[in-house]
Amino acid sequence: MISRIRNIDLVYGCIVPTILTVWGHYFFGPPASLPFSVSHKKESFMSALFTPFQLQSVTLRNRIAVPPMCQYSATDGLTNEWHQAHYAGLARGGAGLVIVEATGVSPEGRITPACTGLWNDQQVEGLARIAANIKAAGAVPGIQIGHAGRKASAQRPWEGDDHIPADDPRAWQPIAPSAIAYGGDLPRVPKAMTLADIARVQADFVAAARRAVAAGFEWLELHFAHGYLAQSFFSPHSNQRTDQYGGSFDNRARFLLETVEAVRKVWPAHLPLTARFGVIEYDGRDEETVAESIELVRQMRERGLDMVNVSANFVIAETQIPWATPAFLAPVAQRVRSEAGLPVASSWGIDDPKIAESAVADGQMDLVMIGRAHLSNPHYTYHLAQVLGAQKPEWTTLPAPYAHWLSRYRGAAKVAAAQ
Ligand code: FNR
Ligand code: 536
Repeated sequence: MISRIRNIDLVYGCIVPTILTVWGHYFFGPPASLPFSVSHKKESFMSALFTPFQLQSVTLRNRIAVPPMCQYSATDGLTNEWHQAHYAGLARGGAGLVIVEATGVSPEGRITPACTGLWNDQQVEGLARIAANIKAAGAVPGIQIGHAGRKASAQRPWEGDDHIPADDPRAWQPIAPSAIAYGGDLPRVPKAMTLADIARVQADFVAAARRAVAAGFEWLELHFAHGYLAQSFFSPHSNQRTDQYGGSFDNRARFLLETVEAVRKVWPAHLPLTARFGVIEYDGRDEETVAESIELVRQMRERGLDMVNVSANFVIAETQIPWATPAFLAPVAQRVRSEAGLPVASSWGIDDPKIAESAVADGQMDLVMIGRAHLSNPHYTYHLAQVLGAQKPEWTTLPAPYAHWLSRYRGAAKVAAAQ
């Protein structure tokens, strides 16, 4: 029975998508040469989003990725049936890449007690099943590993999103480059890391990367964004160290560069190593921050980083983030792409087919990361394929047990596309 299930999974999940990926490439051609105009007739329009993307030896079936999104549903860092269903469902919706949520490299590196972890071998088994299910659905399985730094030891968002009171048995002591609190709802003053703490956390990143390989992930994203530990080393707002890890650009960059270099040694050379990195704080000194960030991305590239997922810093609470502007980071991503000279992914407010298409067709980014729209509709990638007039949208995005019926009865598919 088990082997029969596996064979079915293989046909629906691997062989069919592989054939379709090859077809897709044949029909669509490379995006750089494509004219983009949504007024094209559906038959003649060639979508940049639905062209394959290759990085190292890995090929994504399209340019759409589901970014890491914490589920706050684990126990002791272990995944469970929620995670299995969640990630399999997302992958079956058609994205080229599905990245598993921010996964702690150590217990103290989790954002909340309910975050996933990769600090012990028991945690590999559940994640291996998740990676296999993502792959069986035709997507590439990725995982983000990180350390939450001074933002660690928090409650789940729907339980307050604030620091757990220090005297609560579920709480732990957050660590950071300097003993400076984030503030607001995260008021705990972290312990300033010793040099031994820094070396230990870097070793934890390396050990987690090894376990990610063992679990079968084919895409690794280091969490260097959103005010968590790595981002807080680079930002002068949160790093006021006076040793070799603070002060000058080179010193603030050191933790990140050493971590990339150490992880690259254990993460296979043929698989993509990426980092999600906040390049802009929206704090009024953005030109300086973006220029410094681009220089750091260049240096990470020299140490073996294959791609950067451009995001925002979120190191301080008092910022002017243009939340209401759709795809507000896209122009910043484009600048990083052209100035740092490596492929770029990005996200934030890319939940409209035209915007998603033009982000790739206009060269702002190589991959679009679409988060909340996939929570709303796990088949959102199929929706994009329909709206953008991709050839055989069902068969290029959905598993055969769905694609067959939706492609046969076009009326139903059209209703879905119009929604
Ligand atoms: C996130 N985001 C996020 N980012 C990250 O780097 N690691 C993570 O684990 C998480 N977790 C997370 C959970 C939830 C529930 C949400 C909604 C978001 C940010 C996410 O990856 C994405 O960048 C944002 O949601 C913006 O993209 P959209 O949703 O506008 O497409
Ligand atoms: C997005 N988030 C990012 C998370 C987890 C929670 C939400 C992460 O990177 N692990 C976000 C960050 C800051 C402000 C709003 C939204």
